Amino acid sequence: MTPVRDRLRVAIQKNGRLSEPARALLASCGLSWRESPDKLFCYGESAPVDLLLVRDDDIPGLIASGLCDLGVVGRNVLGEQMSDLRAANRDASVSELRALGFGGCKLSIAVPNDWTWTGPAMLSGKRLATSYPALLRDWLDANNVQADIVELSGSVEIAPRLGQADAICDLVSSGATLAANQLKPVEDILQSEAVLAGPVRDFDPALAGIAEMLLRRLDGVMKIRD
Ligand code: PRT
Ligand code: ZN
Repeated sequence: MTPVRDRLRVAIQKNGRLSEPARALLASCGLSWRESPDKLFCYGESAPVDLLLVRDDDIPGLIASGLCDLGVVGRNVLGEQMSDLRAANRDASVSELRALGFGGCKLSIAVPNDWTWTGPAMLSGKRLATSYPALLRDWLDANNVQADIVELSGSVEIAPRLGQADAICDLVSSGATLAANQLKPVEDILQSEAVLAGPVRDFDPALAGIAEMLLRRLDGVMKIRD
């Protein structure tokens, strides 16, 4: 069992698109930290709220296991991991508590420019490359499409040119990467942004008050940002 803590631990991305905005948002909630020399842990000075700096993919699992209490992560990452759990008949143990208004992007189906898109049925029997197999599977099932999913951890956009897949399902923000690979977005399967993720279960009593304080401050900051 994880030992009971009396300081709230929030996981944020160490290096990447969400790192700076996540930290800035938490700082605007009146939090400040002292960094450890290895820069993996930040000790909260103005409130008992510490930061753990990690890969974004690890954040839902850290919350599920109770090693962290909250996390800032893309809805795409949280959704993928929770959908994967549900597909294995396990309960989704982490949920979205707040949408945070940055890191916006879409998870979209994209096809070669020369396809004339007539709808999801066009994907029947095709191979789709993605790093989001569970979310793609949900969408294919919802649209009654049988297609093969080719799971790739990166460079998904190049798969059609390499002959590895016929089309892709990937994150898009400006669309420049798709265009550079002669692909066009045809269906959006998820509107994503950074979210505050937290456990479905209640917080330990020792942490509930701190979590409430943080959520209250966050709601105040988000209201002003609107
Ligand atoms: O190291 P770690 O695992 O923590 O980081 P990571 O490489 O997995 O994540 P990172 O930092 O690239 O992205 C973190 C989160 O930012 C994602 O999970 C999304 O929630 C969000 N986000 C917002 C994006 C984008 N916009 C985005 N454009 N994540 C990735 N992209 C990719 C996109 O797929 C394309 O390949 O960026 C490229 C450029 O996009 P275009 O459309 O502007 O060309
Ligand atoms: Zn990642």
